[in-house]
Amino acid sequence: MKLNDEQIAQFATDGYLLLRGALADADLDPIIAEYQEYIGRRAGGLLAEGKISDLYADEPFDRRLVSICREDREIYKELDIMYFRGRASFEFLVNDNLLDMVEALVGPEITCSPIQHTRAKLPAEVTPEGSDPHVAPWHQDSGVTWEEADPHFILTIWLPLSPARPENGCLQIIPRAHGGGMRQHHIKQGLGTVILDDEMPEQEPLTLPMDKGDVLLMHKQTPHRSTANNADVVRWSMDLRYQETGTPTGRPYNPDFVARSRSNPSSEFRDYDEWCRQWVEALKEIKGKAIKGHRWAVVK
Ligand SMILES: O=C(O)CCC(=O)C(=O)O
Ligand SMILES: [Fe+2]
Repeated sequence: MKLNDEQIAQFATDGYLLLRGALADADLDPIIAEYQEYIGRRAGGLLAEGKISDLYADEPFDRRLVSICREDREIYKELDIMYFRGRASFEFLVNDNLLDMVEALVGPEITCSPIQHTRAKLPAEVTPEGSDPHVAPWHQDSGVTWEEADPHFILTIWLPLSPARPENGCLQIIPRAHGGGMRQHHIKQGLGTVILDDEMPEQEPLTLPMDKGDVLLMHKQTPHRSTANNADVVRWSMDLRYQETGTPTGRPYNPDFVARSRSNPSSEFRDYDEWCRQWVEALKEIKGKAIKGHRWAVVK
């Protein structure tokens, strides 16, 4: 989907743009299908090992994982994009409908940042004790990179694969708060990277219920959060980041790639096997190394 001038201006003013029905089932269903296939296969293994009592095969995409994880949570940590590494997920990173939206805000030379997630946010009562990485406290995405990325524009794209509602932990944002630069963040045990209350703008948050096909485009300095999932369905979503090729992603230890290049189309990266290889290598390289993705002090 291409953006018009009004939408581009709205993004500049508000720090976000919510596009309803911007993606079709044909764009998203291959991703859902590969997750369904994987979860089905893993459920078969868990059943054979006696770790779960049923395959829950008749349950829909946003329920089945809840039922499985109530009995055994092993699968939960395998689903994020860099661990799962699905072909359809990779192909979606360079989906033309998606990149047309990106191009309107990032320009014609687009790099796909490795700060990217597929989140199967489970009901709070099913997730591991302590913290759930998919419950994000107030932060700006500029707060989760190294300083080297600070001067550069990075676009966040957030999209649900199943209904996202206040009850299952949809996003909340602070509109028109992206002009003031980076706010002070802290690292809070069990919570992650957070802007504390006294650093937050005094403004009512906007809650954003979204459906499959809707797309949220967000400036990296727009404060946002998501709350716990208090429903009995999974909140399936993806969040991706794109920026101008040649600018640092702020995660030099993770693989980025050229998603689109109008000046040099042959530089566009389309090698799925190589993408997998680079993630495997990067994850191996940083394992046990305690690399900090942020520059913030820890508070109690
Ligand atoms: O998906 C969520 O709950 C949080 C996502 C987030 O902070 C982001 O996409 O930048
Ligand atoms: Fe975020």
